[in-house]
Amino acid sequence: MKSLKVIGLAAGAVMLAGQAFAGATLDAVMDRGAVRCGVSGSLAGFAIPDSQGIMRGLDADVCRAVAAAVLGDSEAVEFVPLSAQQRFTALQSGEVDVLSRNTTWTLTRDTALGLNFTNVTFYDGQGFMVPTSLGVSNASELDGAAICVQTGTTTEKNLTDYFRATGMTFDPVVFEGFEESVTAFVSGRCDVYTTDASGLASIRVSNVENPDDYVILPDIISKEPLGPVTRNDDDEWFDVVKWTVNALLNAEEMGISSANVDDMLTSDDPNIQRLLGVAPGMGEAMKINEEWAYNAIKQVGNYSEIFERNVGTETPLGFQRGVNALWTDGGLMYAPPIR
Ligand SMILES: N[C@@H](CCC(=O)N[C@@H](CS)C(=O)NCC(=O)O)C(=O)O
Repeated sequence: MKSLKVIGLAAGAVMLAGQAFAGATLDAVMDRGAVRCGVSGSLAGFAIPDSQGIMRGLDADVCRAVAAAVLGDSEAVEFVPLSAQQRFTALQSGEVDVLSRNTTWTLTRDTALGLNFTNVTFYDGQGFMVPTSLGVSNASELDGAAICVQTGTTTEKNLTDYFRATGMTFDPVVFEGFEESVTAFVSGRCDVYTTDASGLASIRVSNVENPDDYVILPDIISKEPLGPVTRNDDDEWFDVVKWTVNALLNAEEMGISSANVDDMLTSDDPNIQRLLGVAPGMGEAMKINEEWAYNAIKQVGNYSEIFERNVGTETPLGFQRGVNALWTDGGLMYAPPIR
Protein backbone atom coordinates (compact mmCIF):
# COMPACT_ATOMS: atom_id res chain seq x y z
CA MET A 1 0.00 0.00 0.00
CA LYS A 2 2.77 2.37 1.05
CA SER A 3 4.73 1.86 -2.16
CA LEU A 4 1.57 2.37 -4.20
CA LYS A 5 1.05 5.71 -2.53
CA VAL A 6 4.59 6.79 -3.31
CA ILE A 7 4.16 5.74 -6.91
CA GLY A 8 0.87 7.62 -7.07
CA LEU A 9 2.56 10.80 -5.86
CA ALA A 10 5.43 10.34 -8.29
CA ALA A 11 2.95 9.87 -11.12
CA GLY A 12 1.18 13.07 -10.14
CA ALA A 13 4.42 15.02 -10.07
CA VAL A 14 5.56 13.83 -13.46
CA MET A 15 2.18 14.48 -15.00
CA LEU A 16 2.24 17.99 -13.61
CA ALA A 17 5.45 18.45 -15.56
CA GLY A 18 3.37 17.68 -18.63
CA GLN A 19 4.87 14.32 -19.50
CA ALA A 20 3.30 10.95 -19.90
CA PHE A 21 4.32 8.69 -17.05
CA ALA A 22 5.07 5.22 -18.31
CA GLY A 23 6.07 2.18 -16.38
CA ALA A 24 4.65 2.75 -12.91
CA THR A 25 2.14 -0.08 -13.15
CA LEU A 26 4.62 -2.70 -14.30
CA ASP A 27 7.00 -1.66 -11.49
CA ALA A 28 4.18 -1.77 -8.94
CA VAL A 29 3.08 -5.22 -10.13
CA MET A 30 6.66 -6.51 -9.94
CA ASP A 31 7.16 -5.07 -6.42
CA ARG A 32 3.86 -6.46 -5.21
CA GLY A 33 4.36 -9.81 -6.90
CA ALA A 34 0.74 -9.85 -8.04
CA VAL A 35 -1.56 -8.33 -10.64
CA ARG A 36 -4.66 -6.61 -9.27
CA CYS A 37 -7.44 -7.49 -11.63
CA GLY A 38 -10.94 -5.99 -11.62
CA VAL A 39 -13.58 -8.57 -12.57
CA SER A 40 -17.32 -8.94 -12.30
CA GLY A 41 -17.13 -11.79 -9.82
CA SER A 42 -20.68 -12.96 -10.43
CA LEU A 43 -20.86 -13.81 -14.11
CA ALA A 44 -20.56 -17.51 -14.94
CA GLY A 45 -18.11 -18.17 -17.77
CA PHE A 46 -16.41 -14.79 -17.37
CA ALA A 47 -15.56 -14.37 -13.68
CA ILE A 48 -17.23 -16.21 -10.81
CA PRO A 49 -15.72 -18.08 -7.84
CA ASP A 50 -15.98 -21.88 -7.97
CA SER A 51 -16.91 -24.01 -4.94
CA GLN A 52 -13.35 -23.57 -3.62
CA GLY A 53 -13.53 -19.82 -4.00
CA ILE A 54 -11.21 -19.77 -7.02
CA MET A 55 -12.17 -17.16 -9.60
CA ARG A 56 -13.07 -18.91 -12.87
CA GLY A 57 -13.86 -17.53 -16.30
CA LEU A 58 -12.52 -16.07 -19.51
CA ASP A 59 -11.99 -12.62 -17.98
CA ALA A 60 -10.24 -14.15 -14.97
CA ASP A 61 -7.97 -16.24 -17.22
CA VAL A 62 -6.92 -13.15 -19.19
CA CYS A 63 -5.57 -11.74 -15.92
CA ARG A 64 -3.89 -15.07 -15.13
CA ALA A 65 -2.17 -14.91 -18.52
CA VAL A 66 -0.91 -11.39 -17.75
CA ALA A 67 0.40 -12.55 -14.36
CA ALA A 68 2.11 -15.54 -15.99
CA ALA A 69 3.69 -13.25 -18.60
CA VAL A 70 4.94 -10.64 -16.16
CA LEU A 71 5.60 -12.65 -13.00
CA GLY A 72 5.94 -16.20 -14.31
CA ASP A 73 3.03 -17.27 -12.12
CA SER A 74 -0.56 -17.39 -13.36
CA GLU A 75 -1.80 -17.60 -9.77
CA ALA A 76 -0.23 -14.27 -8.82
CA VAL A 77 -3.51 -12.41 -9.30
CA GLU A 78 -5.61 -10.55 -6.75
CA PHE A 79 -9.14 -10.53 -8.10
CA VAL A 80 -11.25 -7.52 -7.16
CA PRO A 81 -14.98 -7.93 -7.84
CA LEU A 82 -16.46 -4.70 -9.18
CA SER A 83 -19.98 -3.64 -10.13
CA ALA A 84 -20.57 -1.99 -13.49
CA GLN A 85 -20.81 1.34 -11.71
CA GLN A 86 -17.59 0.93 -9.68
CA ARG A 87 -15.31 -0.49 -12.35
CA PHE A 88 -13.91 2.61 -14.07
CA THR A 89 -13.25 4.52 -10.85
CA ALA A 90 -11.44 1.48 -9.46
CA LEU A 91 -9.17 1.43 -12.49
CA GLN A 92 -8.66 5.22 -12.62
CA SER A 93 -7.78 5.39 -8.91
CA GLY A 94 -5.20 2.59 -9.18
CA GLU A 95 -7.16 0.15 -7.04
CA VAL A 96 -6.73 -2.34 -9.90
CA ASP A 97 -4.00 -2.59 -12.55
CA VAL A 98 -6.29 -3.94 -15.21
CA LEU A 99 -10.01 -4.27 -15.67
CA SER A 100 -11.10 -7.55 -17.25
CA ARG A 101 -14.81 -7.40 -16.65
CA ASN A 102 -17.12 -7.93 -19.62
CA THR A 103 -16.51 -4.30 -20.50
CA THR A 104 -17.51 -2.89 -23.86
CA TRP A 105 -15.00 -0.82 -25.83
CA THR A 106 -16.62 2.52 -26.65
CA LEU A 107 -15.28 5.90 -27.73
CA THR A 108 -16.05 7.78 -24.52
CA ARG A 109 -14.65 5.09 -22.25
CA ASP A 110 -11.48 4.98 -24.35
CA THR A 111 -11.06 8.77 -24.37
CA ALA A 112 -12.87 10.90 -21.79
CA LEU A 113 -12.45 8.37 -18.99
CA GLY A 114 -8.68 8.34 -19.40
CA LEU A 115 -8.58 4.65 -20.21
CA ASN A 116 -7.28 2.40 -22.96
CA PHE A 117 -8.85 -0.77 -24.29
CA THR A 118 -6.13 -3.25 -25.13
CA ASN A 119 -7.91 -5.86 -27.27
CA VAL A 120 -11.23 -7.54 -27.84
CA THR A 121 -11.32 -10.86 -25.98
CA PHE A 122 -14.98 -11.59 -26.73
CA TYR A 123 -17.19 -10.10 -29.44
CA ASP A 124 -20.70 -9.79 -28.04
CA GLY A 125 -23.97 -7.94 -28.61
CA GLN A 126 -26.94 -6.93 -26.49
CA GLY A 127 -30.02 -9.13 -26.34
CA PHE A 128 -33.21 -9.74 -24.39
CA MET A 129 -34.40 -12.61 -22.23
CA VAL A 130 -38.03 -13.21 -21.27
CA PRO A 131 -39.94 -15.86 -19.32
CA THR A 132 -41.03 -18.58 -21.76
CA SER A 133 -44.55 -18.22 -20.34
CA LEU A 134 -44.77 -14.73 -21.86
CA GLY A 135 -44.99 -16.30 -25.31
CA VAL A 136 -42.85 -13.56 -26.89
CA SER A 137 -40.70 -14.61 -29.85
CA ASN A 138 -38.90 -11.42 -30.86
CA ALA A 139 -38.06 -7.93 -29.67
CA SER A 140 -40.70 -6.19 -31.77
CA GLU A 141 -43.28 -7.62 -29.33
CA LEU A 142 -41.78 -5.84 -26.32
CA ASP A 143 -43.77 -2.57 -26.60
CA GLY A 144 -44.75 -1.41 -23.10
CA ALA A 145 -42.63 -4.02 -21.30
CA ALA A 146 -41.01 -3.51 -17.91
CA ILE A 147 -37.30 -4.16 -18.47
CA CYS A 148 -34.66 -4.95 -15.82
CA VAL A 149 -31.28 -3.40 -16.56
CA GLN A 150 -28.04 -2.64 -14.69
CA THR A 151 -26.93 0.95 -14.40
CA GLY A 152 -23.49 2.17 -15.51
CA THR A 153 -23.63 -0.04 -18.57
CA THR A 154 -23.82 0.40 -22.31
CA THR A 155 -26.90 -1.82 -21.96
CA GLU A 156 -28.90 0.96 -20.35
CA LYS A 157 -28.06 3.42 -23.13
CA ASN A 158 -28.62 1.00 -26.02
CA LEU A 159 -31.99 0.09 -24.55
CA THR A 160 -33.19 3.68 -24.67
CA ASP A 161 -31.85 4.14 -28.22
CA TYR A 162 -33.45 0.93 -29.45
CA PHE A 163 -36.91 1.67 -28.11
CA ARG A 164 -36.77 5.22 -29.42
CA ALA A 165 -35.67 4.04 -32.86
CA THR A 166 -38.40 1.42 -33.06
CA GLY A 167 -41.09 3.77 -31.74
CA MET A 168 -41.87 1.53 -28.77
CA THR A 169 -42.10 2.43 -25.09
CA PHE A 170 -40.74 0.58 -22.09
CA ASP A 171 -40.65 0.87 -18.34
CA PRO A 172 -37.02 0.77 -17.11
CA VAL A 173 -36.40 -1.06 -13.83
CA VAL A 174 -32.84 -0.04 -13.02
CA PHE A 175 -30.42 -1.66 -10.54
CA GLU A 176 -26.83 -1.08 -9.52
CA GLY A 177 -26.28 -4.61 -8.28
CA PHE A 178 -26.30 -7.65 -10.51
CA GLU A 179 -27.85 -10.07 -8.00
CA GLU A 180 -30.72 -7.70 -7.19
CA SER A 181 -31.42 -7.13 -10.88
CA VAL A 182 -31.62 -10.87 -11.52
CA THR A 183 -33.73 -11.48 -8.40
CA ALA A 184 -36.13 -8.78 -9.55
CA PHE A 185 -36.41 -10.39 -12.97
CA VAL A 186 -36.90 -13.90 -11.61
CA SER A 187 -39.53 -12.69 -9.14
CA GLY A 188 -41.48 -11.09 -11.98
CA ARG A 189 -40.85 -7.39 -11.23
CA CYS A 190 -40.02 -6.96 -14.90
CA ASP A 191 -41.02 -8.83 -18.04
CA VAL A 192 -37.64 -8.66 -19.69
CA TYR A 193 -33.95 -8.76 -18.71
CA THR A 194 -31.49 -7.10 -21.05
CA THR A 195 -27.69 -7.29 -21.18
CA ASP A 196 -24.91 -8.70 -23.38
CA ALA A 197 -26.00 -11.99 -24.97
CA SER A 198 -23.20 -13.73 -23.06
CA GLY A 199 -24.57 -12.33 -19.81
CA LEU A 200 -28.07 -13.53 -20.66
CA ALA A 201 -26.76 -17.05 -21.32
CA SER A 202 -24.80 -16.89 -18.10
CA ILE A 203 -27.87 -15.85 -16.06
CA ARG A 204 -29.98 -18.51 -17.75
CA VAL A 205 -27.60 -21.35 -16.85
CA SER A 206 -26.46 -20.21 -13.42
CA ASN A 207 -28.96 -17.82 -11.81
CA VAL A 208 -32.41 -19.29 -12.48
CA GLU A 209 -33.90 -22.54 -11.26
CA ASN A 210 -34.98 -23.93 -14.60
CA PRO A 211 -33.31 -22.56 -17.76
CA ASP A 212 -36.24 -23.76 -19.89
CA ASP A 213 -38.48 -21.26 -18.11
CA TYR A 214 -36.59 -18.49 -19.93
CA VAL A 215 -35.93 -17.78 -23.56
CA ILE A 216 -33.29 -15.53 -25.12
CA LEU A 217 -34.80 -13.64 -28.06
CA PRO A 218 -32.97 -13.80 -31.41
CA ASP A 219 -32.57 -9.99 -31.71
CA ILE A 220 -29.14 -8.46 -31.12
CA ILE A 221 -29.41 -4.68 -30.84
CA SER A 222 -25.79 -3.54 -30.45
CA LYS A 223 -22.11 -4.29 -30.81
CA GLU A 224 -20.44 -5.13 -27.51
CA PRO A 225 -16.75 -5.78 -28.10
CA LEU A 226 -15.54 -6.84 -24.63
CA GLY A 227 -11.94 -6.62 -23.55
CA PRO A 228 -9.34 -5.62 -20.97
CA VAL A 229 -8.80 -1.99 -20.02
CA THR A 230 -5.81 -0.12 -18.55
CA ARG A 231 -5.17 3.51 -17.62
CA ASN A 232 -4.08 5.73 -20.49
CA ASP A 233 -1.09 7.21 -18.64
CA ASP A 234 0.96 4.04 -18.79
CA ASP A 235 1.81 2.82 -22.26
CA GLU A 236 4.28 0.24 -21.02
CA TRP A 237 1.65 -1.63 -19.02
CA PHE A 238 -0.94 -1.13 -21.76
CA ASP A 239 1.48 -2.86 -24.15
CA VAL A 240 2.13 -5.76 -21.79
CA VAL A 241 -1.59 -6.54 -21.41
CA LYS A 242 -2.25 -6.00 -25.13
CA TRP A 243 0.59 -8.25 -26.29
CA THR A 244 -0.21 -10.94 -23.78
CA VAL A 245 -3.66 -11.28 -25.34
CA ASN A 246 -2.09 -11.07 -28.81
CA ALA A 247 0.28 -13.88 -27.82
CA LEU A 248 -2.67 -16.10 -26.80
CA LEU A 249 -4.30 -15.51 -30.18
CA ASN A 250 -1.09 -15.97 -32.15
CA ALA A 251 -0.42 -19.17 -30.21
CA GLU A 252 -3.76 -20.56 -31.32
CA GLU A 253 -3.05 -19.52 -34.89
CA MET A 254 0.38 -21.21 -34.81
CA GLY A 255 -1.03 -24.38 -33.25
CA ILE A 256 0.77 -23.85 -29.94
CA SER A 257 -1.14 -24.99 -26.85
CA SER A 258 -0.38 -25.65 -23.19
CA ALA A 259 -0.05 -29.33 -24.13
CA ASN A 260 2.58 -28.94 -26.87
CA VAL A 261 4.36 -25.70 -25.96
CA ASP A 262 7.41 -27.55 -24.60
CA ASP A 263 7.81 -29.48 -27.86
CA MET A 264 7.42 -26.22 -29.76
CA LEU A 265 10.54 -24.85 -28.08
CA THR A 266 12.58 -26.85 -30.59
CA SER A 267 10.60 -25.61 -33.61
CA ASP A 268 12.55 -24.23 -36.60
CA ASP A 269 9.81 -21.70 -37.34
CA PRO A 270 11.21 -18.23 -36.55
CA ASN A 271 7.69 -16.97 -35.69
CA ILE A 272 7.37 -19.65 -33.03
CA GLN A 273 10.92 -19.04 -31.81
CA ARG A 274 10.20 -15.34 -31.34
CA LEU A 275 6.87 -15.94 -29.61
CA LEU A 276 8.34 -18.45 -27.17
CA GLY A 277 11.49 -16.44 -26.50
CA VAL A 278 13.82 -19.02 -28.07
CA ALA A 279 14.86 -16.16 -30.32
CA PRO A 280 15.09 -13.36 -27.74
CA GLY A 281 13.98 -9.76 -28.10
CA MET A 282 10.22 -9.60 -27.67
CA GLY A 283 10.34 -9.70 -23.87
CA GLU A 284 13.13 -7.15 -23.83
CA ALA A 285 11.09 -4.83 -26.02
CA MET A 286 8.40 -4.80 -23.34
CA LYS A 287 10.89 -4.68 -20.43
CA ILE A 288 9.78 -8.10 -19.24
CA ASN A 289 11.33 -11.56 -19.35
CA GLU A 290 11.71 -13.55 -22.60
CA GLU A 291 9.51 -16.43 -21.35
CA TRP A 292 6.46 -14.16 -21.04
CA ALA A 293 4.43 -15.82 -23.79
CA TYR A 294 5.73 -19.31 -23.03
CA ASN A 295 4.57 -18.96 -19.43
CA ALA A 296 1.17 -17.56 -20.38
CA ILE A 297 0.55 -20.37 -22.89
CA LYS A 298 1.98 -23.11 -20.68
CA GLN A 299 0.11 -22.06 -17.55
CA VAL A 300 -3.17 -20.73 -18.92
CA GLY A 301 -3.42 -22.01 -22.51
CA ASN A 302 -3.92 -20.35 -25.87
CA TYR A 303 -7.06 -18.34 -26.66
CA SER A 304 -8.94 -21.41 -27.85
CA GLU A 305 -8.18 -23.29 -24.64
CA ILE A 306 -9.34 -20.33 -22.56
CA PHE A 307 -12.51 -19.96 -24.62
CA GLU A 308 -13.39 -23.66 -24.57
CA ARG A 309 -12.62 -24.10 -20.87
CA ASN A 310 -14.86 -21.24 -19.79
CA VAL A 311 -17.60 -20.61 -22.32
CA GLY A 312 -17.19 -23.25 -25.06
CA THR A 313 -19.48 -26.02 -26.25
CA GLU A 314 -18.48 -28.37 -23.40
CA THR A 315 -19.42 -25.81 -20.72
CA PRO A 316 -22.90 -24.90 -19.44
CA LEU A 317 -22.79 -21.73 -21.58
CA GLY A 318 -22.17 -23.84 -24.68
CA PHE A 319 -20.95 -21.08 -27.03
CA GLN A 320 -19.68 -21.87 -30.50
CA ARG A 321 -16.70 -19.76 -31.53
CA GLY A 322 -18.79 -17.92 -34.15
CA VAL A 323 -17.40 -14.40 -34.66
CA ASN A 324 -14.91 -15.17 -31.90
CA ALA A 325 -13.13 -17.67 -34.15
CA LEU A 326 -9.73 -16.74 -35.56
CA TRP A 327 -9.74 -14.82 -38.84
CA THR A 328 -8.20 -17.92 -40.44
CA ASP A 329 -11.39 -19.78 -39.50
CA GLY A 330 -13.78 -17.06 -40.68
CA GLY A 331 -13.99 -15.15 -37.39
CA LEU A 332 -12.90 -11.71 -36.23
CA MET A 333 -9.98 -12.66 -33.98
CA TYR A 334 -6.85 -11.30 -35.61
CA ALA A 335 -3.71 -10.51 -33.65
CA PRO A 336 -0.85 -8.47 -35.12
CA PRO A 337 2.45 -10.30 -35.57
CA ILE A 338 4.98 -10.88 -32.82
CA ARG A 339 8.12 -9.39 -34.32
N1 LIG B 1 -20.73 -4.88 -21.57
C1 LIG B 1 -21.59 -3.93 -20.94
C2 LIG B 1 -22.39 -4.53 -19.76
C3 LIG B 1 -21.50 -4.99 -18.66
C4 LIG B 1 -22.21 -5.37 -17.37
O1 LIG B 1 -21.85 -4.82 -16.30
N2 LIG B 1 -23.17 -6.28 -17.41
C5 LIG B 1 -23.82 -6.71 -16.21
C6 LIG B 1 -25.01 -7.60 -16.55
S1 LIG B 1 -24.51 -9.15 -17.29
C7 LIG B 1 -22.85 -7.46 -15.32
O2 LIG B 1 -21.81 -7.86 -15.76
N3 LIG B 1 -23.14 -7.68 -14.08
C8 LIG B 1 -22.28 -8.46 -13.25
C9 LIG B 1 -21.90 -7.74 -12.00
O3 LIG B 1 -22.30 -6.58 -11.78
O4 LIG B 1 -21.15 -8.37 -11.23
C10 LIG B 1 -20.78 -2.72 -20.47
O5 LIG B 1 -19.56 -2.76 -20.56
O6 LIG B 1 -21.37 -1.74 -20.00
